This record gives sequence, C-alpha cells and structure tokens, in this order.
Amino acid sequence: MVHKADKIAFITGVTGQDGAHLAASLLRDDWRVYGGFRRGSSSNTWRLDELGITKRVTLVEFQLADLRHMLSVFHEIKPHHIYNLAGESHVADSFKYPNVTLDTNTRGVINVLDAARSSAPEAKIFFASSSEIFGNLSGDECSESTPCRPSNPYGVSKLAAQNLVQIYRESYGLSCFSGILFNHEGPLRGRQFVTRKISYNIARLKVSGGDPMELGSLDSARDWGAAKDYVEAMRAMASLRNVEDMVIASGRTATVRNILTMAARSAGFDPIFDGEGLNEVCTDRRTGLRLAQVSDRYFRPRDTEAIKGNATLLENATGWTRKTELSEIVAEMVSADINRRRNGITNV
Ligand code: NDP
Ligand code: GDR
Repeated sequence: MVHKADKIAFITGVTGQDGAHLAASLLRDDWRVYGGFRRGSSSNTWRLDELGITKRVTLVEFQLADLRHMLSVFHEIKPHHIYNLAGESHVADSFKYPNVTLDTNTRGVINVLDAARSSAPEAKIFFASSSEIFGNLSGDECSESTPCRPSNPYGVSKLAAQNLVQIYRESYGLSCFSGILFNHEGPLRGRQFVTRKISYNIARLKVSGGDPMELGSLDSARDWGAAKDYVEAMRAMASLRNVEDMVIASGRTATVRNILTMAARSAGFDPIFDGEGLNEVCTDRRTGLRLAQVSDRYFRPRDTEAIKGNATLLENATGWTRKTELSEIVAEMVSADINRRRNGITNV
C-alpha cells in the first residue's frame, strides 16, 4: 500500500472557494498538493494566502480548454487523486454566457477525463456536480435517483458532465465519480454569491455605515452547508474502493431572508422587515439604519425552487456527517468580513 506521505493530489480550480479548503485539508494530512490555476493579469491567490498555504501548494498553470497541456501535466505529476473543481460557477451568469458555461463545465470535464484516461488511468477522479441538475420539477427532496430537469444553462452543463463521468466510469473502467453538491458557503465564498454578498455588506454597514445592500428575492431558499465540511465529503468519497456518484447536502433549507437575519444579528443589529415584494426593506430597529432593500436587478429569468438534498448514501458509505450549523457558518462569514474591513481589506 502507498503511504499517505507518498500521496499526490491535483486540484483544478485551487484558487476557488472549495479548491482552497480542499488543499488545506489535504496538506493537514501530509498529501503533496498540486493546484491548477489560470494565469490572469493579477494574482488571485487570496484564499490560499488567508489560509496560509500558498507556499505549500505547487501551483501549475492549467486551462480546462487545453487537453494537450493537461496530458503532459498529469503525466509529469502522476496524481493519485484528481479533484476537478474548476468551473463557471455562477448560475445567473450562465444565462448571459451559455457557451462559456458549456465549454468550461462540460467540454472541460471531457478534457480532464481524456487526459486522466491516457496519463493517470489509476487515479481516483472527483468531479463537482451540482444540485442545479435537478431543476424545478424534482420535488422537495433529491437523492441520486431523482430525475433531473435542469432549469438553467449551468444545470445543463453540470448534468451533461455528470453523465459523461458515469459513461467513462462504466465504459473505460476509470475511477471517476461526481459529488452532487448542494450550496456550500464560508468566509472564502466569492462576493457574487448571496451569502457572501450579505456578510460583506453587513460588515460594511457595521464598520462604516452607508447605503443599504440591494438583493433579489428574499423568499428564495436553498439547502446551505459549510464548504469546509463538504471538502471532507469529497475526500471521503475518494477514499472508497468502489467510487460512485453521491449527493452532498445538509438536508435543510433556509431563505435569503433567514440568512440576512442571521448575519445582521451576528453583527449586533436587530433586523426588522417591512413591506412586500420589491418594496420590502430590512432595517436595524435600534438605529433605524436601512440594511437591505429589494431590487429587480437581482431577479433571475427563472430561479430554481427550494429543494433539499438527501445525503444518506454518502453518510452510510463513508460515515461523513455535516458538522457546522448554518448560523455558525453565517457568523463566521460576518466575523471574517468585519476583520478584513478593520484591516483595510475590501477587495476580496
Ligand atoms: P469558485 O467560483 O469559487 O471557483 C471556481 C474555480 O474554477 C476558480 O479557481 C476559477 O479560477 C476556476 N476556473 C473557472 N473557469 C476556469 C477555466 N476555464 N480554466 C481553469 N480554471 C477555471 O467555485 P467553488 O469553489 O465554490 O465551487 C467549486 C466547484 O463546485 C465549481 O465547479 C462549482 O460549479 C461546483 N459547485 C459549487 C457549489 C457551491 O455551493 N460552492 C455547489 C455545487 C457545485 P479563477 O480563480 O481564475 O476564477
Ligand atoms: P446559487 O447561489 O445560484 O444557488 O448557485 P447564489 O448564492 O447565487 O443564489 C442563491 C439564491 O439566492 C437568490 N438571491 C440572490 N443571489 C445572488 N447571487 N445575489 C443576490 O443579490 C440575490 N438575492 C437573492 C438567488 O436567486 C438564488 O435563489 C450556487 C453556486 O455555488 C453554484 O455553483 C452551485 O452549483 C449551486 O449553488 C448549488
């Protein structure tokens, strides 16, 4: 058996929320971690920097669109585990850029599968699929056997990718598998997602005051979990002898209004809601400071309804359980954003 210290992991999308948490987790267990990143005009390693692991991850330039380069990277590194987390991850943007979404999330996955098949055929290969594959007609609770009817280009791209992963597993014997991930959050979340948009703005209002944040539908609900818990589920799935696709979820839903309430309270505000629909506002009862208002700019052509995930298969197969309550996740996010702001950091 290969000793843990000899284990090598390759993470695509290492500069993203999950990539950073996963890298930290693997390093804690003495894995050698290579991280695929795309070179931009400026460095985007802020998440790795905050976790204090930038120097311990070997960063490798990597484009999902470039199969030839990927073949040589896998051949050289010889990873035991590959985690494909890179992706166009913003659902609303996928309506604006359906081609980019499909190119990255579906064709990119074909490239990783083909590169692994040729250059790392023994590797276990995790793919980040999404609860967005289920869409609006799936009913209340979704598991691995729930029919999929995605309702946006992002969901289509992830469902096609997940089907391809299954086809490569069954046709070529690759140890590839998908985690069907429900929303997961934390201080390293991008600001374009609603939980972080809320924690960032609550911190701004707490430290500096100013204009209220503008949000879309406060009634939207999601099954929200903790990113740091979900990367442990990815690793638990990869440790199984026989890999398969599994739901990673908390099994509970909460609305955007619930998240806003938790965030405001954790910063010491006393939030009250007035009005309805586009006229709804959230105000701090004590000071009268308006914290949030609704704007139709943030409504989607079609939003996904509230569904929750059933992670029983994962829990029974691996013993994984979620550790962090939603209120703790939100409080951690608000606290991180207040600290950043007090240290003059407002651009992450
Ligand atoms: P992020 O948006 O934080 O990170 C995405 C990563 O993908 C970034 O490192 C980004 O690089 C990289 N990337 C995007 N396009 C390309 C490309 N063409 N070539 C190379 N790298 C690329 O997402 P998360 O970490 O939150 O999510 C990880 C994965 O899990 C994604 O695939 C997402 O769709 C999926 N997922 C996430 C869920 C969640 O709630 N977080 C739930 C369900 C699925 P750069 O830093 O340069 O932008
Ligand atoms: P989601 O996450 O689309 O579920 O995709 P997001 O945080 O963007 O939206 C969650 C819900 O909040 C509603 N909402 C708003 N959303 C944003 N971004 N901004 C707002 O101002 C706002 N107001 C209300 C949305 O309409 C939606 O209902 C995330 C991503 O991580 C995907 O990559 C992943 O696949 C899915 O979760 C599961």
